[in-house]
Amino acid sequence: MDISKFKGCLVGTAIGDSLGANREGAWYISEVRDIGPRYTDDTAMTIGVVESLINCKGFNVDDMTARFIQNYLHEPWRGYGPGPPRIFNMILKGRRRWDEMLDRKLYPGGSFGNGAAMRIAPIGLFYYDEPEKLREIVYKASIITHSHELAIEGAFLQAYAVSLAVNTRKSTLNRYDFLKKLKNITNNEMYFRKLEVMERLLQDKADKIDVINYLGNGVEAINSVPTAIYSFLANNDFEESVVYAVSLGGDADTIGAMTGAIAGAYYGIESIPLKWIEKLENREYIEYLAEKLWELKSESSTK
Ligand code: RVK
Ligand code: MG
Ligand code: MG
Repeated sequence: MDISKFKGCLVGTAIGDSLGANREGAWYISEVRDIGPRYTDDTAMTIGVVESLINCKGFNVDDMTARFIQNYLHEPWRGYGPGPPRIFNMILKGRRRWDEMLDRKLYPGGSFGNGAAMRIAPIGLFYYDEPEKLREIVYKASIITHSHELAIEGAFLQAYAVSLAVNTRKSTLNRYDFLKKLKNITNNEMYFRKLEVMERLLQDKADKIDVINYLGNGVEAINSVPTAIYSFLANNDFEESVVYAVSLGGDADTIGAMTGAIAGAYYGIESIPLKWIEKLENREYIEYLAEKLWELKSESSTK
């Protein structure tokens, strides 16, 4: 297990997010190659997930919830989706708990937004060698704010894609194999169908309009997780993957962040352009967290 992949994944998340930050909501296709000065809630919540894993030496849902709330109160201006802050306030004011599926008070059947998937990468890293455990932990980490099946399955597929990327040695990626593994593990028909469409889009070297039409670029997990996985698979290095993801517009910071997580976990930190790393907000802390997570994983693997 390679420390460069852990760093690449977390730094990659923050860079994809910062690259897409100014394009969130854009409805036209256009390339950006300069990252913005700030990352958004996607990275802020990803940081919360890593901090909690490190602090508890593994997953602890009470600690993770507390950290989400603490980080939100510290930086409420990061651009959170409408649901999570309201859930945090419900917990703060009403002494309610994460396991009440509070998102169901806001959305019928719970939130199917991509807010669980956008923050899940560190869990894909930490449980990269335990797919069954990965599913269970993703479920618990998601329902704090997202309990709709499509949000949870999206988070799981994103985490699983990160774990596959960690497990795949650079230059040995077989794109159709990667898709096959995702198809084999999902138990949701809608995601399965999108994964099948992705195979065809890859074969046809589809243009971006078709990618947006078939996979989506929206804030819903089903319309952004497959797009992020596709952005990774349809390109040949880190830079092109995230530039491609963000160019699709829509929920650009989040699709950028999720693509950056997978691409960073596959290509490693040294493949991320220095011009971006140097400009990244809070870069030292993000790298420090990646190192600590890697150390913790190495210790627990050798026990
Ligand atoms: C601002 C109908 C539903 C729904 C349901 C829609 C940040 C709503 C990040 C809602 C990400 C949106 C993003 C987001 C992450 C969800 N019925 N509509 N059952 N469930 N929606 O509030 O954390 O950017 O339109 O849970 O998933 O960069 O507004 O937030 O782009 O999905 O927010 O769902 O958002 P939320 P989130
Ligand atoms: Mg955001
Ligand atoms: Mg977003």
